[in-house]
Amino acid sequence: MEFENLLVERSDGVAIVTINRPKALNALNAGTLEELLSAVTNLEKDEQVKAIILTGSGSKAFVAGGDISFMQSLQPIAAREFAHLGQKVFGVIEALAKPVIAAVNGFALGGGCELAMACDFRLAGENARFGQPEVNLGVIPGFGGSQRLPRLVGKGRAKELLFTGDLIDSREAWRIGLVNRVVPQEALLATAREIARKIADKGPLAVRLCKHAVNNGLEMESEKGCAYEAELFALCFATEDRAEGMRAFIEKRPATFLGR
Ligand code: CO8
Repeated sequence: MEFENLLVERSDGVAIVTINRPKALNALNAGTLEELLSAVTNLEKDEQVKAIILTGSGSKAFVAGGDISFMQSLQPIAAREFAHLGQKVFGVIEALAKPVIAAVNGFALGGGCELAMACDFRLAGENARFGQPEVNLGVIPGFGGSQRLPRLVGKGRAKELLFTGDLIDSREAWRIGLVNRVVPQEALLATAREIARKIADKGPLAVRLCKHAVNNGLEMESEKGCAYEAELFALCFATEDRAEGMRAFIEKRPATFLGR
């Protein structure tokens, strides 16, 4: 996969997608969003890839937001289209049949924070900074931030970040539940890879169904979510991976999952 603004590498079941516009601190323009969509949909189809890591190039930024130079001249109709494009791409990432881990290596602002929030979970380097500073520009988040942030950290904390535009460091992001772990900057990718590798060894169908159960179940009332979980649980029993997983346990050996 060759892209202008992305790097994609694959090894040992794990793909790393790097947003690569370091001169603009990896800001997202329409072209980069289209490339991201193409990259993740290709990786979803690639049977060798079991987990995806998303990060930014350089040591300064994950993604410093939507590209302000690109947005500056947008009229309302084009702005809505841009918001819809970002929301579509982030929706695809959120619903992707494979886990996506954000390795936040620096600024994750505006659209960058929104991108990280569309991933399944986030790891942060010590120098990462998060924020939704759109109000400083006279706008609001357009790539789902007003919806995903309160779902992740609660309404009050989200509103404070959204209304003030304040940036928070990685420790504070960890404290409020925006990131799962803070690791030394130099260990960030290795840690993300280690977690992705661990997931890659599990039954891919089970991981996929876990993701469905959490993502879709959380949109339902608890009782319906549990009923949905039971259906997905039953579905696992139609897979070879389930038979292999349980057989391997009984035979006291590691399971070899084939994803079927
Ligand atoms: N867009 C375009 N270029 C950017 C962006 C950006 N978001 N962020 C940084 N850059 C560029 C700078 O213009 C600069 O370029 P140049 O060297 O050509 O002047 C280069 O990256 C380096 O940036 P700085 O010199 O500013 O670096 P500093 O270390 O001084 O500051 C900051 C780093 C704090 C990250 C600073 O660059 C900054 O505040 N950036 C903007 C952050 C921001 O406001 N992000 C939110 C943007 S709005 C948004 O994301 C909404 C998305 C959804 C919209 C959908 C509806 C249409």
